[in-house]
Amino acid sequence: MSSISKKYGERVENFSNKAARELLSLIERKKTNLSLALDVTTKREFLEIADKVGPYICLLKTHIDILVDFDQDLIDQLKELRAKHDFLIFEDRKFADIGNTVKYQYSKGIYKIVEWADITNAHPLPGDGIVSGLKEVGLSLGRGLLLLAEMSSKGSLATGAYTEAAIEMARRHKDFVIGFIAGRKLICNDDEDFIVMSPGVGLDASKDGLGQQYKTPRSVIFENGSDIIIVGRGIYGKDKDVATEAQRYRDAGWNAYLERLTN
Ligand code: S5P
Repeated sequence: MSSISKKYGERVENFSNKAARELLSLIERKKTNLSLALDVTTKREFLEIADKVGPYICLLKTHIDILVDFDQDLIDQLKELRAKHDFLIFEDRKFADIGNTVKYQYSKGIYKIVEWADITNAHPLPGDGIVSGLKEVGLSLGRGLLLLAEMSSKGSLATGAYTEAAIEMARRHKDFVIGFIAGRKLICNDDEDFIVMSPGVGLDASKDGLGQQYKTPRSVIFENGSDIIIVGRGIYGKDKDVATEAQRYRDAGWNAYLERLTN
């Protein structure tokens, strides 16, 4: 049976990677396929929203380098929230350099991403070395990697042969590459499974002023067969009650998945 008609929990056995197995089990038990893209720039806002939205998400997606007052205490508090609310952490670092460089960017510097992020992502652009470099530091810690096979922004060059090459790269590193950033399920074979996460999801807007393009949770999960919706400003935009919006997206994403299972 293709993963498209399987429950999240039934797919755990398709993966050897610890982060992938934990994520699929968590989605099944918490009944949410919502990931929050927490793109705010102060520690206070970051922790406040993470605490309010935590109960409704499977994955908290960070851009750790946009925080103006980043410190180690932020990471300590983030880890506490991870345990309190039962979610995993995805640092959306979009690595894009040669293997030797990304290895250091992943494990050293101020952020030491590999120490606290269950999942991170990379552009396949530089070739297989980028995956090998990240894998050298991440795999033994149980981390997982997503490849950016497509992008949600207008005019993205990640299409066609590039997307196909990203799939081939993932297949060569199945122990560490757990899936893709893409707008749709990319592989429908019965005998291979990758987790697809889709950004560019919104219920109220169709675009922003900077090239972002939005689809609905139903279109992404039910029609396109993706696994996880990534939502940012739709949840914490101006005048929004973050917990109410998070529940709205959680319900939309989960109902679209249930609809997919029964069709
Ligand atoms: O193709 C992409 C890939 C990513 S990871 N398009 C995206 O928008 N993203 C990220 O998803 C982006 O960096 C941002 O953190 C989030 C979308 O945020 P929103 O506020 O537009 O929902």
